Amino acid sequence: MNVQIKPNDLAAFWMPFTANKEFKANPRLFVGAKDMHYVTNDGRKVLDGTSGLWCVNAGHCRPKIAEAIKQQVETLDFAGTFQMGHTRAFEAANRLVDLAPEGFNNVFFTNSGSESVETALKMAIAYHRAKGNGTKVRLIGRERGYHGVNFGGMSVGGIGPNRKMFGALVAGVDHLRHTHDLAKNAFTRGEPEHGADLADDLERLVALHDASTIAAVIVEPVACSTGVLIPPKGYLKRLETIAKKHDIVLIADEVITAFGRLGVPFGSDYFGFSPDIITTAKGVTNGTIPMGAVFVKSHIHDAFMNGPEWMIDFFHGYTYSGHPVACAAAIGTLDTYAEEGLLTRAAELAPYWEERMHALKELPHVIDIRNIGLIGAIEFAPDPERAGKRAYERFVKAFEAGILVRQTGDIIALSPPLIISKSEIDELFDTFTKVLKSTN
Ligand code: PXG
Repeated sequence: MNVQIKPNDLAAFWMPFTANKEFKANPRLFVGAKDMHYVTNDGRKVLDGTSGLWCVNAGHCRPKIAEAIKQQVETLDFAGTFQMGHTRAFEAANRLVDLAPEGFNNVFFTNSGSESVETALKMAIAYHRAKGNGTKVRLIGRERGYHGVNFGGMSVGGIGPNRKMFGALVAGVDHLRHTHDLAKNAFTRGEPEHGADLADDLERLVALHDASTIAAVIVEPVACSTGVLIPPKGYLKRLETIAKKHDIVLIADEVITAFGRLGVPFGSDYFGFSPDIITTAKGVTNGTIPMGAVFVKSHIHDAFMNGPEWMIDFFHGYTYSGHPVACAAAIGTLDTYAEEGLLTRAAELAPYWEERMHALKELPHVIDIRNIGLIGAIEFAPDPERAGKRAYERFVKAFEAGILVRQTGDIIALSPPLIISKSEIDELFDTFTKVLKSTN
């Protein structure tokens, strides 16, 4: 037994999606957080420009949420939800359904975005089977999409490095082309003008595979992890129309866009399209306790309810589906969002945010700036011999200068907590401008 655990020894934790060797040589560590700020182990305050990892929408260590968690863990720490129940899970589900777009009357609980995606993909295939369409099994994703790291989500995902280490992936998957087109859409404010026709790629895949073999198509309304690809005007609605025409389940992966990021509760509300399933996680508990929620329209849910009364209807679920503490955190989170008007706050801030984003245009190496709601991305011309390094250096320098931004490839993404003030937006951009000016 290793009893000599040294608090400052960084070796044991194999960190996810991290350059472990580099990090452990030059660690960046937090020990606290409050509202808009993190506190580092050397006592510096860092302005959170990323809501943690796109999850802390109401800001850090919010009292209502902390209290709800504390009370719950002291009252009912765990109860399962397989053939048993506890009241918090039903309460949380009802609260979530009340917030969801029209037609979503059921929620299935998971513990992460990745699990929400697996759940949705399995639901789509099983739905068709329940309707007597057992040949509809193929899954369609999109290039540059991110749907988490489990096998289904990785397979429908479209980010090369996330896939290449992991063998042949799930069979029967194909991809739409992505919508990123800098030649036509660079420096667009909000939704790009060009590219709605890329939704017709679904027709191309239907022609190739036949609709009778396709179960579902999954897309992020805004593809954030790959560097914030905003859907061209009309694209999502067009995708919906084609999916409906061919009886293909449309899954909107709203792990990031749900819970106010775009100034309305859900991304589907923002873009005026109506998927069949919506996957969420992150903001559902403000990042405090791991949780995901899959929202389902009635026609999907009801198709599972045709068996004998005593028979399990969906052979799927997690030990911690609807965990009491996660449910309490979700309820505390929804209360905080409601009391502070946070699910619509991004709409008020978006014009100011947009101005400050696009003022970075003339800075060195910037080849695109995009924004929507309280999301922004700055794309840099890649250094030909060091792909990704340019943005990585700017991320490290920004951290040293007191702001947290997020790097992916040669793109920096921003997504601050929805409680950010205008003066904090100024601080974020003033600091980032200095970083960009002082970095080669
Ligand atoms: N779908 C989408 C759309 C996501 O953005 C997942 C699924 C997976 O969620 P989990 O909870 O399993 O990680 C995500 C997660 C980043 C970043 O910096 C994005 C995510 C996670 C970590 C970092 O872009 N998105």
